[in-house]
Parts: sequence; structure tokens; C-alpha cells
Amino acid sequence: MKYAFPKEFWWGSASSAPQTEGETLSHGKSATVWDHWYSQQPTRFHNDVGPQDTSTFYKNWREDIALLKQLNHNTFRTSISWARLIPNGRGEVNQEAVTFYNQVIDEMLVQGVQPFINLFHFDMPMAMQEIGGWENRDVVQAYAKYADTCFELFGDRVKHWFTFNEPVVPVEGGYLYDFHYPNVVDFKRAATVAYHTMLAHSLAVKAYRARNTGGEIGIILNLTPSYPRSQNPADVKAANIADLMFNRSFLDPALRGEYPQELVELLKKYDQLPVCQQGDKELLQQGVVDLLGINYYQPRRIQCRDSMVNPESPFMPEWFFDNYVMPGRKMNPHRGWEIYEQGIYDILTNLRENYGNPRCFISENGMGVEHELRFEKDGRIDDDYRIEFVSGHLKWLHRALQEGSGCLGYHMWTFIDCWSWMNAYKNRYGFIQLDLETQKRTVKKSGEWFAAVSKNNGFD
Ligand code: BGP
Repeated sequence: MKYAFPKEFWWGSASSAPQTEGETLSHGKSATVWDHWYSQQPTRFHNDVGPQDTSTFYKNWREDIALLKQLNHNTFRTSISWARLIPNGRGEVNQEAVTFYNQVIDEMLVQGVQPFINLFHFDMPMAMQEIGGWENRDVVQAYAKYADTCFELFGDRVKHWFTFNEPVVPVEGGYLYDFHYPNVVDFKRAATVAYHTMLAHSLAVKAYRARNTGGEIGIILNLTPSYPRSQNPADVKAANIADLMFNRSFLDPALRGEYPQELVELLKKYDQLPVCQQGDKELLQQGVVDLLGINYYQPRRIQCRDSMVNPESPFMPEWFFDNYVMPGRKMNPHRGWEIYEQGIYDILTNLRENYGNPRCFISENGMGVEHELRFEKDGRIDDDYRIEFVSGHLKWLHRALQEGSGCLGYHMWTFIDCWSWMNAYKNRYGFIQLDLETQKRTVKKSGEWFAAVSKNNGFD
């Protein structure tokens, strides 16, 4: 076989509670920021299809786990909903949620699918947001307690835990660029949210290790390689700042237990540093992960700014760089995102060369296709474009492995077409197509292809 993968390579896909469970305000679950926001502004993003309209994993879990097995997944990542397990964010545990997650975990294990469980996927309980969300250190403590409750309840069977999915996204969306609740635009508050998220992460890691359950704990980061437009020093410097702000602001604490000095100096210079308390530094050092999940979709192309910054304007990352559209770049023809398969190799090589080659895996990579149901023929979608996308990335991953990368697996985003934050069902990503009306699931051609790749542990 041309592309053979290591024995016990993790083949699977990823999803999240808020994007699949449905039953958003029933069975004891309270509102998250998404439920709240959609109830306030249902038409802001995409029709009125909100987080209540999903593949309803809460009801269809048994059928969906059977499909995981059918597609030869040996691993699968989803999340626990904090607002379902502990509806007020802290305090009483919802026993119906405990039963639900117990059933899901047990059924996955019966079917031979290792559960990878994430604790926070952009879904802050509204009760916690109302007291300030990540800006409030009490929420950091409440999260740590929630995490420890999960370890206590499910840690005997779940051996791969993640504290956060893409923690930079709620920072960018909620506090810089106005695409997540609470729609603040303020760099210093964004920096505080980012910092407190990593303190919460570290507390969870510490709590997990104290339980000694024999598993591992990590974090899932979306790493976007920042490629400079040219090797001219101004472009290189600009790309380096984008890398510091969007990648290394989470990657360095997660793998080295501290922030990059360059980033600290930069924020200090512009008076944007969050408030640090005694003991924070030591706590961050304890947050170094056992396992890193890497989400990769597309790179960032960066050039130096071609105009002066107005010093009166609010401080923003864009003070230091411009985004740049690279001529001739390969685009996803079905959605305006760049496709750059080599990015996966560059990320893994950077981790190997500069971060001690950590245990890691690709935790998301996938191709969103606008209005994909238009391609349905005889009841099925023959998504050759997705097969080409996934295999293209796997070839670069394979090359990184041959050069010694510690990458342990590949998870596609996503399993069954799911609800998405700003686009509802406009962009479909799944191995399995969903008829939202009837809830019927149909395996796409890519799903069958992936099942064979997993079974053969590689492809030609
Ligand atoms: C990642 C998220 C996922 C998922 C995916 C696709 O950032 O972890 O939750 O949504 O991106 O992005 P989108 O849904 O915006 O197309």
C-alpha cells in the first residue's frame, strides 16, 4: 500500500454537543450563549435555524453510534454540554444528563469506538455568561468544578479528555470581531478572556491528574500557519505577530506552560496585558498537556501593513499586519476557503522541530460545501471532492509521519452533517448526509471511502 499508516492509528471524526444534541431547553438542560443569542436575534446569521435544529443526537445516539461502527471509526470525539450536566453552571448535577452521557459512552465502548471527550465547545452556559463569562474568575473555578465532575462520573471509561475546543475562537468571535456572543470589541477584555481560559484549562488538567485514572488530557487548538507574503523582513515580522496572537497565545502555554516572551512584551508595550495574580504562573506550568488535538482548515497569508495605524483607533491585532490574498491559491470551489494540504505537514514539522514532537493528532480537518444537497443523485451524495480533500491532507500527514512526527490519528470534521454557529446547515461537512425534516441519515461516498481507509489502515 502506498500510504500505509502506523498500527493503531486513530481513524475517526469529530462533532460537538451543541451542534448535534438538539433538545436544547429540555431534559433539564439550560440555555447556552447560543440558545440565548438565537432566541434574541434568530435571523442574524442564517434563517431561523438555531441550535435546537440538529441531528438530535440526544435521541438518535444509538443509531448514530452504530453508524460510527459501520464507518470503521476506532475513535470519535464529541463533547459534554456543561449546561446540560450542571444547568446552573455550578451546583446541582442533572441526573438525566448523567444517564444520557453514561449510555453514550458505554455504547461507544461496546461498539469498539474509543470516546474522545471534550468539555467546552464554545457553549458557555448562559448562567455563567450572566456573571461575566470568562472575564470572571469565579467562572474559571466553576468550570474547573464542572470538569472534575466529568472526570469523577466518566473518567473510569473515558481515557482521552480535552479541556477546550479552539479556545481562541470565542476570544476572536466574542471579544474582537463580533461573531460570537457577547459581541464585545475590546482587545484587553479579549486578552483577559484568553488568559482566564488557559487558567481554567490548567485547573482542569491539575484536577484530572489528581484523580489518577490512567488516561490522558489535552486541548484542541486550531492552528493556522501564518505564511508571510515574502521573505522581506517586514512581511516576516507581520506573519510572526499573527502567529504569536492566534497560534502561540494558546500553543505555548499548552505545550511549554508559559506565554511567549515576545507576546508578553508586545502587550505590555501597548498596555493590553490581563491582570495576573500570584500563583497563576505556577498554575499555567501545570497545564502542559499529554495530548494535543490540532484543527486545521486553512492557513493565514500575511503581509506587512501598507498604511499607518491611526493611534487613536482601538488596539487590534490588525495594527501589525494585513491579510493577503495569494494569487493562484487553490480554493474550495464550494465555499470561499483556501485549500492548502501542505499546511498539515508544516504544523506537524513545527511541532516536531520546535516543541519536542508532542503526542498529537489531527482533531479536525474537513471541507464545507455550500448547499451540498443539490449534488444528491438517486438519494446519495457522491462527494469525490471530499475524498480528494481528505486524501490530499492525509498524504502530507503521511509524509510528516515518515519524518518522525508524533501524530497519532486523523479525525474528519464531521460525522453527520451538523448545525454550525453562523451558517446553520448552509455548509455541509459530514461523511453522512442528514435530511433535517425526516432525520434520515445516508452515508456519502466519502463515508464509504473512509471506512475502507480505516479498515486497511491506509490507501493507495
Ligand atoms: C471549527 C469548529 C467546529 C466546526 C468547524 C467548521 O472551528 O470547531 O465546531 O463548526 O470549525 O466551521 P464552520 O461550522 O464555521 O463552517
